[in-house]
Amino acid sequence: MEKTMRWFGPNDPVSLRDIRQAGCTGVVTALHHIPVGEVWTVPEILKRKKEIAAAGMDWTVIESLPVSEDIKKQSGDYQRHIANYKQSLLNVAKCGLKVVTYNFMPVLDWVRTDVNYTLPDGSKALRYERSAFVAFDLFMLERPGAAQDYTSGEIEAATALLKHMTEGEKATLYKNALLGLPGSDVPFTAAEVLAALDTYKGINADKLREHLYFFLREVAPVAEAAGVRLAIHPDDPPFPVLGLPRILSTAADVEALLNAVPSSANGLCFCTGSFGVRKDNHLPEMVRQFGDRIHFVHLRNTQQDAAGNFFESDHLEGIVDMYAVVKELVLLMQRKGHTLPMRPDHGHQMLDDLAKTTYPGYSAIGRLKGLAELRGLELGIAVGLTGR
Ligand code: DNO
Repeated sequence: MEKTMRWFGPNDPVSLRDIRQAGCTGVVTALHHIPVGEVWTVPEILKRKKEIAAAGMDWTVIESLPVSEDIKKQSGDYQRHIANYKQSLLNVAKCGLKVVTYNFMPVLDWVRTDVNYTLPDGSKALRYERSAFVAFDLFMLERPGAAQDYTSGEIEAATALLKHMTEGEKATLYKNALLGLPGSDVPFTAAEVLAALDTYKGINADKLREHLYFFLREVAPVAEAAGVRLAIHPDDPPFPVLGLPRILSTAADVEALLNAVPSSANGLCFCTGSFGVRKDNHLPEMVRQFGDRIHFVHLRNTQQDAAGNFFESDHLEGIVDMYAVVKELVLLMQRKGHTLPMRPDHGHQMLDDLAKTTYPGYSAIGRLKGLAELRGLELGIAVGLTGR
């Protein structure tokens, strides 16, 4: 696979040089300064591409060309946003970029309750603690109707947890739970969050799925003609949150999506960390089933307990059988005669990372460690399969 890492642009404390030294030949990034819904122009794309080339790498994957909330809801400006999306796809194709990642998750891009979960060796990971999230939803956000989404056991556990939290811990939980809200450097008030959730009233999973298929029927032909592959990111985590509809959590969801819009440009970002949280997702089987439409790979692992808590574990250890997944990916690439771009998704904060503030999950050394392990795993599998 082509080794890449995500870079958040010139303000990222992890530099392009760090990424190059970690062993990457490609970078995954986006034009974060362009407002969602507006066109990515050729000069802006080329400027970023040149910056990356000057550091000795390619801009391999766009992550993300974001889909506006209006498109997800088919409200307001959605038609103009879809036209702009098509134009952006044409522009990225003109600049030689081939893979575009996006997601169709309402409001929140990802959800965790702790971004500094300390492991026994002192390194730090991202964690989702079920009771903490339930406590946030019920008692901090006070989302109307939230209690219906949880069992009485979950509500009791959340109540007990909250009782022992200090004010500081509560404030941290509130902030962490909303980190996946784009633009969340500014603290959102509960009222603002509830208002955003409210805009999805009347949009259930079926409706959201219809909107996704509509969007893809519009943009996939443009992408296909321009030689661009679209890679949708699955729900993270892969279950409903805050009463919002979720439509890309399971193998059945993926199958329905790929069948609904059969264009080869309508593909998947295969994120093992997201899909892997559900026990009913069999990841190696999913690679076999959807291989032709996997355009980008995120490799990450989690450890879980019976209460539904999970944390991001070392890349090779956890619920995802990384050996089996990478083996299927190697077989897929051999069968298709091409290389897939992959990135180690997230990494622990460790060693010198601990003294730095990076985007949650996007430390330099932790990701370097994950990448080094994964590339060794892939090489061992490839040589084992075909010899030298
Ligand atoms: C989190 C990432 C997501 C992902 C988007 C793709 O670390 O995996 O933010 O980039 O969902 O659109």
